[in-house]
Amino acid sequence: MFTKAIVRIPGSNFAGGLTTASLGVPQFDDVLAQHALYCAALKECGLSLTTLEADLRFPDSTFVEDTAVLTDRGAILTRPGAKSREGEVESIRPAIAQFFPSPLAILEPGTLDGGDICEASTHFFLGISQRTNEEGSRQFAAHLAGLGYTSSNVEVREMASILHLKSGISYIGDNTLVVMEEMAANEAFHAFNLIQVCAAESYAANCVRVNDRVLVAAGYPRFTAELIARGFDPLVLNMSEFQKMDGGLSCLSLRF
Ligand code: CIR
Repeated sequence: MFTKAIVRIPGSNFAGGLTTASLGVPQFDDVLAQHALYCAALKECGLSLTTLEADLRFPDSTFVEDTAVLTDRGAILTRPGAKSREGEVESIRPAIAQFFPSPLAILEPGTLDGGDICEASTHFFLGISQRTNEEGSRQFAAHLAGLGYTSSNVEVREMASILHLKSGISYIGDNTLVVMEEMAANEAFHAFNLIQVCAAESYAANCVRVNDRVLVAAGYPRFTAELIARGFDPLVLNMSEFQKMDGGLSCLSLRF
């Protein structure tokens, strides 16, 4: 069960962040409205929120997930792989320190984005991506081992359609992994019940289990129906403006 989450209000320069998508420019009013509904959804799932002010030094800083990984046994601050995002960790450190006074850290030359870390019970999948390098993953795996968790790497650098590992897989509890089509054959996931997301709906592979609900992006009816058929309870949110900046549901909060 999660009881808390940290979120950050998007800045007015949100559209100046990094993106590879060609879905148009996010409309700031819609960004704020979608973010407000996202926060309301987390509250509906029973979480109490720490809501940080926008930080205009970092246009991507509403994607707080990339700055830290918060586990039941301790926190690990990351070292984001994009230069423009490095300073986001110092920016969020005080908020994390309120709950995790002595977080572990990833150090140079390691880089690691939280979006590449998929916690699946006591095992963690670590994506090696354009943002997370092998050294970052090695340091992270050592921290996890010290906390009593296991981990394994998943190579995603060749998968041009995804930024992070969690753009393509999500663990939603009950031994179930949601996977985009390209990931489904990966041996690493064979011990799990897989829900395969069809190519046309691959953005929906980034979803988030929060207590009794699963947050799901709006506009993906096959996947949403499949979740219901398997006994999950989806909570559907419009993510259009965040998708324009390569962001998904998991990126917008740190849940613990
Ligand atoms: C970036 O490129 O870093 C941001 N525009 C999007 C980050 C999305 N984060 C995530 O998937 N965890």
